[in-house]
Amino acid sequence: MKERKLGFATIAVHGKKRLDKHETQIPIRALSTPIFQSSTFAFESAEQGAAIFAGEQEGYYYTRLGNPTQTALENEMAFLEGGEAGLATASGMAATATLIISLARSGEKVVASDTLYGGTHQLFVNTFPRLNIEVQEVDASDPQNIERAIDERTRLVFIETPANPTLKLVDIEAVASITRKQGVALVVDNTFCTPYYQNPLELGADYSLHSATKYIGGHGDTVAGIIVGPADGIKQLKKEFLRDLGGVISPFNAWLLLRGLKTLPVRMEKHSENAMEIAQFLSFHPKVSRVWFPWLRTHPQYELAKRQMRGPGGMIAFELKGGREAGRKLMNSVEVCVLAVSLGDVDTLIQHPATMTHCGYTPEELEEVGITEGLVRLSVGLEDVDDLIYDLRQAMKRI
Ligand code: LCS
Repeated sequence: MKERKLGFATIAVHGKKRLDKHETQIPIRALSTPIFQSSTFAFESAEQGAAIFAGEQEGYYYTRLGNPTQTALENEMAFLEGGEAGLATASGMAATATLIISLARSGEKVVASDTLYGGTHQLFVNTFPRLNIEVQEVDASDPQNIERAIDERTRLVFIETPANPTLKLVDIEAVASITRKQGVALVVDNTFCTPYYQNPLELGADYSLHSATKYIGGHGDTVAGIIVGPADGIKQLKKEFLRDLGGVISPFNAWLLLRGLKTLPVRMEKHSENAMEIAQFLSFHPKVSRVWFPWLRTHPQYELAKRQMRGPGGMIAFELKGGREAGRKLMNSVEVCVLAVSLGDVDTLIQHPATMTHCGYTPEELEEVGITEGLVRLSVGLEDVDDLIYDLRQAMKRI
């Protein structure tokens, strides 16, 4: 448009670069992946646009269906999980819901472990039945219970290990040998371990998913999810279900997770080291009746933990002898630990599963899965461990 002097508003909207198609692009070799904060992408020609829409040509065209910052994250997570492809979503719940809806249809069934993040349980018992997808939750610490629950309507098995909040484990390899034999998919929620400590796909699972809100992001500033699995399954998920359900990650959040991944190993090591010391402190505390932490010999599945995981992570559950009242006082007395839900952050977070994250379980269900009134969950952060122990000790004195 050299022949015409464009107006201020036109230049303000389009910028000089876009309008001058001959301008030479200076190669940029940014160390940090750029945030492609763009909802849409210009086609080179009408023909190219049509070819991309027809699926005959690869290319970015609309961020709900793909964005370079998302792709960078998806590729990196797929690599770290040992999977073929990845898909980033707006939240961990979007990852779970989108994946299951893509695998199971109305009239079909999901078999799941019985101890799950409260939101996942609510999705299973409230929302999926409305779509005529039945979910049967079983005690998956014995894989035989999963085998017994699988019938001809079952399309997938969903397990969370370690489970939120009680750190109950499921033997991924044993369950994978059952799902393979039965021809159903195995999905593992790997949020608590991250790929640094556990790789479900290498143990035979078909999909691994995460609430990336937690350790992957790591700083308590992002809500996001990730699914890793076979290339064809992820492609279908992306082309059909994410397109239709729309739970896509934003480029900025994808970038925050890419940044989080850079420090994941050092954070996980420190979370584990701090948590190990705190778990030992709690084990010997006279006001604590029980501690659940995979790296303690008292954990009922200690052998499995050592076989299946390369480290414990920072999650601890413990039961106070004084029950709910003691828990209430403890949580109101901490000064360094923060009374908040979520987990996997640099800050140590403390919360009460029965009345907070797992309030969607009925009292009977809570009892069945061992989420008692006196159970407190601690997500151990990266503070000086002596300060955390000092804080817990002073808070314990007030109960
Ligand atoms: N899976 C696990 C194991 C989780 O702990 C959570 C959230 C989700 C999936 C869902 O992910 P989101 O959509 O929140 O990213 N867990 C939470 C918790 O324990 N407290 O607050 C959220």
